[in-house]
Amino acid sequence: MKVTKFISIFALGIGLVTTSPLRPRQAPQASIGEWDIVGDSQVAAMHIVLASYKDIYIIDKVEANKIKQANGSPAISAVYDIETNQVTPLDLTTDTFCSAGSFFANGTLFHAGGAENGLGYNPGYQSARFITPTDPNPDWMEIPDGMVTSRWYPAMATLPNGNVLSAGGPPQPQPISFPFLVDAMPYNLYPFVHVMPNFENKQLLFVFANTQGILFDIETNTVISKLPVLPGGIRSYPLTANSILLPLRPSLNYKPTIMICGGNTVMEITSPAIASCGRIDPTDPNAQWEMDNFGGTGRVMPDAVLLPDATVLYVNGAGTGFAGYHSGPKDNPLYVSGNPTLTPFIYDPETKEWNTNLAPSTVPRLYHSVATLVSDGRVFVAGSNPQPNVELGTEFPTEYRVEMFTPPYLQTGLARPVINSVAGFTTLNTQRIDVSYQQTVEVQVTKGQTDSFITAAIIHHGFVTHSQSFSRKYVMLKVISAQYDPNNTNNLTLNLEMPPNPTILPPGPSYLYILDNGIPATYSVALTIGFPTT
Ligand SMILES: *[C@@H]1O[C@H](CO)[C@@H](O)[C@H](O)[C@H]1NC(C)=O
Ligand SMILES: *[C@@H]1O[C@H](CO)[C@@H](O)[C@H](O)[C@H]1NC(C)=O
Ligand SMILES: *[C@@H]1O[C@H](CO)[C@@H](O)[C@H](O)[C@H]1NC(C)=O
Ligand SMILES: [Cu+2]
Repeated sequence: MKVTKFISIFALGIGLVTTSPLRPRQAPQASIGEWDIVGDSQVAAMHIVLASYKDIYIIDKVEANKIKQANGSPAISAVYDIETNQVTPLDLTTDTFCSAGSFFANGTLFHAGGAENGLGYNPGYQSARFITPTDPNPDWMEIPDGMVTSRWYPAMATLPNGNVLSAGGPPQPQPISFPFLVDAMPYNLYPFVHVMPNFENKQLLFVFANTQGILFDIETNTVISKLPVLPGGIRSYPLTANSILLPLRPSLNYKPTIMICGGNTVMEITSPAIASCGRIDPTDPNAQWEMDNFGGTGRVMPDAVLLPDATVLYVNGAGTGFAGYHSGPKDNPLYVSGNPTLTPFIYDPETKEWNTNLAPSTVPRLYHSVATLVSDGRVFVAGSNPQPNVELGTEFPTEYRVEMFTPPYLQTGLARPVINSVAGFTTLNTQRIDVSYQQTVEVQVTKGQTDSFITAAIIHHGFVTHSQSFSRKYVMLKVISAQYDPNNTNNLTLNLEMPPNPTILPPGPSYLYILDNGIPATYSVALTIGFPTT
């Protein structure tokens, strides 16, 4: 077996050097992060997806954004280049309002659903849209009646078999009835859906709406277990909480932990957001919620970002109210959420501790805000639009300012590692490198520090909207060996084992992160994970 072979090399690698790069060391932790307003999104960022190491696709709803698409209508989708902060419009013909997306295994992004017509756009309820970031000039291909049913506020997930599941968001007619979401009414929109790791090749989902979740087998269409009620209030849209699958670790045999934070108790403007989180392993037959105080601050509509060092950044959201547009006239609006939560928190799933001592943003980000990790380890934060149509110069306007948050791990002053090659390829990120489940992949790195501690992870970034990131997964990688180049002890050859199967990491586009003492490499590397072709 391949793996056994590399384990024997591991022993050699360690023998060559006196200080092992796999020995942990504490990184300095005095920094508090930094916010920079870096650009103008031109198109309001209701939905975003990381499309490459430098490009972010923005998708909005039909409204009079700042730039126009080719046919002269206001653009409702665009590419944001994080290197130049330039925005290029993309072409659409149907309304994308409160829709969803996820990647197919072949790297094409699937996006579907939406709402009514306007400004030259057709209704988008039943529209299926496709874009392939590796095309020479990527743009949308639309099939206006491509969906069997209408979808508005659906959730999506890339399944282990590479298909994309769309669930919830009042479908008409019902393709496959799902009594769980009927029971969860009226808080069943944008349900939380996460694919659960297993070693039996099952397509198991955790699905949560309102106050309760289930473990569901999609192939047999059966509810395997109904989990206990999560106490504290309602967690689904419009009392929007955040639900994530915490980083999966080989050392814990990829045991899944779901963490749901925030939300509200009632749909009232002055109601304080929930200051609690629940953690649970839905696959545990005796699953119980373990409660946490969300760092001591209530938030509704929080966004969570899984950082390369396996911690979780919470940004955006409000201290009171719920998701939705303002009521009342536009010159005297009554916002349904307020008290923007400007201070980011970082949660460490291992120690269960919160770092709340971070620099606050200056930009309120309420309904229709987004955030994603980018390839260089910073966090792209955009959106906020509690307005039915573009509205500027008001308290909570259509927000076009783009921020980058620099996490504390980039403020230590210590050098960052550099990835020089992956699986023999030295040209990185201009194409995606194909790898397979369980494959041992050789990675050459110039390390950052004298006293190194190398870790590695692979992240599928997912599709971000409404405080969710559909299909996102963070999987820590087994470092099988780390060997210094005898001619230059700053250069290392790593052997990394890719995740075991597609229930653990969805097939398709992912990014490889290498860290030295918790400090990520200058860039992550774009991979495509799939099955061996032999
Ligand atoms: C990927 O698969 C989807 C769904 O079958 C298809 O529509 C799309 O054209 C494929 N993309 C590529 C690049 O082959
Ligand atoms: C180290 O340097 C020697 C002498 O120049 C060379 O023969 C050898 O290939 C080098 N080793 C590596 C791993 O680059
Ligand atoms: C270390 O790796 C970098 C990138 O591959 C390479 O340019 C450099 O020559 C290497 N150093 C040595 C001494 O081999
Ligand atoms: Cu919405």
